[in-house]
Amino acid sequence: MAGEMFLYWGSGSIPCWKPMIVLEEKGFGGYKNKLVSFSNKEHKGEDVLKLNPRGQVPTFKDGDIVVNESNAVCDYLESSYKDKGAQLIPSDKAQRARVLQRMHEANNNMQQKLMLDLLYYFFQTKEEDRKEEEIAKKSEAAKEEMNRWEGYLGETKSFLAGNDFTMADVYFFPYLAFAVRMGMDIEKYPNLKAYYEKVCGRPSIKATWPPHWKEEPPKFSPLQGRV
Ligand SMILES: N[C@@H](CCC(=O)N[C@@H](CS)C(=O)NCC(=O)O)C(=O)O
Repeated sequence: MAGEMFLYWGSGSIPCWKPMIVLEEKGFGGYKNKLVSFSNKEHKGEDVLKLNPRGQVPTFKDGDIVVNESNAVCDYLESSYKDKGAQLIPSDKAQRARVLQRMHEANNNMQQKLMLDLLYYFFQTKEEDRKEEEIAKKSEAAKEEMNRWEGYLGETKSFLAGNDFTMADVYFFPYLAFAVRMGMDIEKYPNLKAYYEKVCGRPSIKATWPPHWKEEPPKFSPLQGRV
């Protein structure tokens, strides 16, 4: 049985978005939560640090059980509540292999090539210090990565690992949505575009869409004309 759940989260945080989607998909919507303000350093507050000494979000509790680290929360929810709501990791061995592969592939490659290599370069390098040559190389790698996922969707013509929404989609979609917000030209990727529109229509995605994205346009669009 589930205990009382509590999630500390931040708006627009990819690590937070993943377990939030899982909570909705598994039918735990309405759980207690606190949206932390990064600018007020609420993620370094005593209440968070008590549960997560790293002072990061997501920080999650299920009754007395504390689980931090986004992927651990997703895995915990799926394995502890397998039969509740949507099954996000299939029982069938071959299908499970496909889902696990795509989950970890998204986690490793999208995080590295899109976020750490490319977007963080923009976030952390002053405009006057940015080198066009570096940006072109990093953008090319991100574009190649997007094309890989475009190809996977060309095979499934549906969700990432087949006809059902799975944990592979939970791990991948927030990166795609972030890329779109940062100016990715999704029109250039017809399969990703159809996928993006379909997933955006899911109740779990609508319920967890980053609140500040609804209110504020992005401050800049570094991917525009590049990815
Ligand atoms: N590996 C962690 C990363 C979590 C993380 O970096 N969260 C960010 C928000 S996106 C955070 O809390 N940053 C504040 C900090 O590190 O001080 C996970 O996947 O949960």
